Amino acid sequence: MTCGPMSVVTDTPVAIIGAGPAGLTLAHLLKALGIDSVVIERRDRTYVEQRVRAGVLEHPSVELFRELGLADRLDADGLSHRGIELAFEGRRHRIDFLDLVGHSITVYGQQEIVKDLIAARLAAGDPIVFDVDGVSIDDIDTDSPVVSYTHEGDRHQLRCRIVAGCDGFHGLSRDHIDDGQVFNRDYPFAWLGILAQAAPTLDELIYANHERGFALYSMRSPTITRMYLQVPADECIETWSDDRIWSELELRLPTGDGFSFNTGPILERGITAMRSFVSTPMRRGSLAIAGDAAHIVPPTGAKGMNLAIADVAVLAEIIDDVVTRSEAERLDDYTDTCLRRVWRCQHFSWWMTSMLHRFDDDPFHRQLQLSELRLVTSSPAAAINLAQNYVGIALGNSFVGPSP
Ligand code: RFL
Ligand code: PHB
Repeated sequence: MTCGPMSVVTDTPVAIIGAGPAGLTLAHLLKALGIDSVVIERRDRTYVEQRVRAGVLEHPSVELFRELGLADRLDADGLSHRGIELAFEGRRHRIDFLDLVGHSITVYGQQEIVKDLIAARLAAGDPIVFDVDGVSIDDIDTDSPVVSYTHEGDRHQLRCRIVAGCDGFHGLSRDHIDDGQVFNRDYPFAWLGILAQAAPTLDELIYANHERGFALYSMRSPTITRMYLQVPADECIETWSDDRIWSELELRLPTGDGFSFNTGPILERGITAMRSFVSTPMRRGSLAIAGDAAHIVPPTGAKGMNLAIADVAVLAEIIDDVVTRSEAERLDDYTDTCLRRVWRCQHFSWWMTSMLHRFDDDPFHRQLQLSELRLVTSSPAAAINLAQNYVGIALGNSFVGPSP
């Protein structure tokens, strides 16, 4: 028999794979419950901290970071928005969340949250191992699963009670859950997103339904604007010069309605596919998956990061019961509890996407969209529906129905 190189073995209650919003938030929630964990991440710290992604934090997500004492910079630099604007037929219409449901949302870049969570964890002396390779998960169907990985040439093993697969849509954790069911819908378009050195001219987002396609006006700070354009699913970014991007935004945003925006150097650009995806169950044995590893929503409802945070809020409490009180059966509740919120957010994201994008040239569909937009912007009942979904359902207590 030949022996491989020796592994460095570490015992920890929880091994967390992935240092995105899900993995990092889970590590902090567990710490607050007195439970140690080790986070491993495939990428280096700079890459993880600079990946430009989400921008909108729901009210319950902000509250959670405040409760964890992790919101100093978020409270100082986050932009509190009391509503959004919906634009169609050349005009803007406000949906005032604060008036309608008593809460606002906060615009704060995902990479800023990630920076804050990493800094706080490292400052407390808790481990995040960046740049890992060759990750594998074994013994999932036992009470002592093992996560193995290579770091700086050495092989390591984390012997734990629970493995949290927070490794995003392209991670490996989901593949360990066999016998499951996948729900998937691809949309026939994508989003071209830009980050520009240009001061925002409005303190709310504009979601624009235009005959040429959807556009979104957003921001990151008093000097940085973030904007998106609907483009064909197979679009090539090279065909979009700076001039073409700015003039298309000019056409699609309601600039005849007293609104104008600043242009400036484009700092970052990229194309994101649009998909609705749910993989169930979200757990097998001692492995639970959370966030994008388990589900994807199209970004129109600004739900992805918030759902990742909601999953791990559920998971942290269950892990506490399993690790601290030996109540292993609590893991059985994980999938159903999470999926209630997941499907509510799936529906909301699909609905926003359907209402705002150009799907085809079917005039019937277009009239339905316009009718829906007129309803949402004139009926308080319809506006409240949008507002309560957008600002977010309270964690653990919601109109998604009672937990099973
Ligand atoms: P992430 O952020 O993808 O993190 C997963 C981490 O796991 C690492 N990883 C591994 N680590 C170790 N071993 C392996 N084998 C690994 N494989 C992968 C990865 O390197 C990564 O660091 O998933 P998480 O934590 O579930 O968070 C999900 C969110 O990132 C995502 O849902 C949001 O970005 C979605 N999203 C939005 N969400 C919102 O709530 N509000 C928004 O306004 C919003 N806008 C957006 C978005 C996503 C976008 N893109 C680019 C997809 C706008 C865009 C354009
Ligand atoms: C963003 O600012 O990146 C953003 C805002 C709202 C969305 C999606 C993305 O629905």
